Amino acid sequence: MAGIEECNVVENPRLVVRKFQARPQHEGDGAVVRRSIGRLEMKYFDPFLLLDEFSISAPAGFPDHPHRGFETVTYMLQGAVTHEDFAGHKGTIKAGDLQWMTAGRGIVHSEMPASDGTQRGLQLWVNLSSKHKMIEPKYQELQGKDVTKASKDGVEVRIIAGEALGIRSPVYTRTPTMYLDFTLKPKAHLQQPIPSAWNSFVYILEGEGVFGNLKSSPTMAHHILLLGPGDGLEAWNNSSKVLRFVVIGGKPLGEPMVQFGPFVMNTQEEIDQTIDDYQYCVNGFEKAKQWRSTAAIGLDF
Ligand code: FJE
Ligand code: FE
Repeated sequence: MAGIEECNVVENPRLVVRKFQARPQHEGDGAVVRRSIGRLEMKYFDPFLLLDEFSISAPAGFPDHPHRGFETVTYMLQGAVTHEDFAGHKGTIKAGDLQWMTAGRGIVHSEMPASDGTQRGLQLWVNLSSKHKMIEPKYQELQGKDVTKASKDGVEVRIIAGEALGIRSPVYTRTPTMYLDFTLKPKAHLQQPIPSAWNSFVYILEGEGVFGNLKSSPTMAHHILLLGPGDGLEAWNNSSKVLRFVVIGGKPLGEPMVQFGPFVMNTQEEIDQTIDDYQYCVNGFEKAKQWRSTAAIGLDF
């Protein structure tokens, strides 16, 4: 008995075209990351450069390092991370909190554990188009209590960016991006529209779920699923435990991309220029001259 509320919001569900397990690897200074996008087999999923599910316990972390040409999105799952940049901007990102940092022409900062125990989170790198790579840096920060939330029929969603269940996040995405954190109770089913021209993927945080096609086999935590063409995602929790995953999508830039660690530009010449700018503390890196984070002072590295 299909009621009028039974309308399908997704007509052409996207199917899973690639599936990877993100195994733990070492990064930064003693940190452990499960990298899905950004590893050799999947260097770039336009506009996404990297997705790390990171785990750090003091004294491990990500001490003073630069960024140019893209955005970093840090979303905490457990514990807290203290960040501090060369312009004096600092703070603590706690579980549930979000930091959307547009590095633009240049940021130098540290990202270190803020408390005892294990700090867990996701860090996503979103590329910027050539006309935005050299903009002034900008932060958008939201506490967990202020992250937009919605729920319906056993589906709960935290809307980091974009829209779900008719509700929009206030976060501005210079590269059009959606970022949704879903929790599905047992038996729950989800239909989530995703603009057809966008690249999109699912990363599973907890439990196991069926994605794309009800007949496909379930996928477990720490796997990434790249989605093929279509106008949205269908997902089912056919297990007896909660299922938590993020859905991330973005409009491809369609530009050449050259990456050298934390510098992402369009050409090798621009990368060479960036290495010079950073070395000589010019063109956005002025404040890097003699700056060290308080986290680094006394460590003497
Ligand atoms: C890094 C350049 C970097 N994954 N997950 C080179 F920018 C980084 C880096 C991070 C990072 C930071 C956080 Cl808080 C979470 C991350 C990479 O800072 F590790 C290398 N090797
Ligand atoms: Fe960083």
